[in-house]
Amino acid sequence: MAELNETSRANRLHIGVFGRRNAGKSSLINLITGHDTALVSEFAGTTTDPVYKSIELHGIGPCVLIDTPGFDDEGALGALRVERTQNAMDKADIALMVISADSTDTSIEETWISRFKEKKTPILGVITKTDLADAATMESRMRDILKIPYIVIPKAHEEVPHLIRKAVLRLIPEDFEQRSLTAGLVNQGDVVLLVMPQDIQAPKGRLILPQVQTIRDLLDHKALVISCTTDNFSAALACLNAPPALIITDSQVFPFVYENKPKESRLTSFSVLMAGLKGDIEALAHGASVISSLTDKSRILIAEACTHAPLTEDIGRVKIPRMLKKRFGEGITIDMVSGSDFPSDLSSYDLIIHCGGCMFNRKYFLSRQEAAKNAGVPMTNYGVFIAAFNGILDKISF
Ligand SMILES: Nc1nc2c(ncn2[C@@H]2O[C@H](COP(=O)(O)OP(=O)(O)O)[C@@H](O)[C@H]2O)c(=O)[nH]1
Ligand SMILES: [Mg+2]
Repeated sequence: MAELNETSRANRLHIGVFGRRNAGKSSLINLITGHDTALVSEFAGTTTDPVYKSIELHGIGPCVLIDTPGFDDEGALGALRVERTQNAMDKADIALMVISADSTDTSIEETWISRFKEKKTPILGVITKTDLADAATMESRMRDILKIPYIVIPKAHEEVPHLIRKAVLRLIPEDFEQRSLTAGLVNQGDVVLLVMPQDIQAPKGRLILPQVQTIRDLLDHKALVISCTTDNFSAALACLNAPPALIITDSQVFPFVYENKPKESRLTSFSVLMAGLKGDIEALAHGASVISSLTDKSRILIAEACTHAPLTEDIGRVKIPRMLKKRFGEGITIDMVSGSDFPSDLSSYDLIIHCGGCMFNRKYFLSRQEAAKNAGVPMTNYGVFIAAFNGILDKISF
């Protein structure tokens, strides 16, 4: 799981900049940020990997601009770039579709626009290079053929940031940033007990991101937060004059906490809350129902957002595989991917078990759930899996 200092990027509005090579994507990013963030070059295909740049946009707040290599690249390396661009597409909350005014063919753009529309990603057309051709022709194409809102890059470049901000503001999805980790689970004044084993996986001297975010969210809801390590669970309960309204535990000690908690206290885990923030928790809970039909012939994909070096007793690499092998047999096939790696063909899997996704933005996590659904493969997450595996999923609040 991520440490706080690794990223606070996951909750920002992700604005992806897409278009053909040389359309002026990197130049546009430089105009927005006001400096040479992106590499601009007359050689097509200069941007080889998506570049993520965290910025503050006045009136919008913290954003991530994603500069992409272009979706029309050729050759072997080109195919890889197109794949990375696809990956950026899965993350973008808003897509800027950059098209040069002198472009006469927009067929590739049309394909991409229809993909964005399928994903319900709002699109803004951006017409560049108006010194090379009159913008009017492309403007009518935007209106009548591509059917997307658009802006034309003005000659006065200093106006670009304001123009982009104004247009982006209108496109921000309504529910963006409206979600909260614990809303619906706590009321003002509730006592919430957090069980946070600071085991070998915990970063030295710090708390992991889901714990920090949960504490902040609970404080915002005016809850009274107390926390303990697993060995102090009983001592923490004993010092309270009533059972806590809610207990939030590390998923790894779900069974212990469930067996030892007061029955009045509702129970959930950091990973379950995170999955509710980042994804469709109902679908993840439904995905876990396949566990009962797994066998030693089953094929499981474990996907982890972090790319941290594996530690002993790592949940994704060690603990969950051990649980699966113990119950279903050594023959069960378990593949592991991390970071942005995610198989494009999921069809051979019987179940995908994903981490809570604290490093991913919601759009990206939902894109993965959508990919699993389209392949007909159930998907769940670490916390929900551990609860379901121990037969207590119906006792968990989310
Ligand atoms: N004439 C003209 N050239 C531009 C304009 N914007 C960018 N370029 C040039 O087009 C080339 C490609 O730009 P770049 O931003 O790297 O495109 P990208 O591949 O989409 O990122 C570079 O040589 C830029 O200097 C413009 O408005 N007018
Ligand atoms: Mg570029």
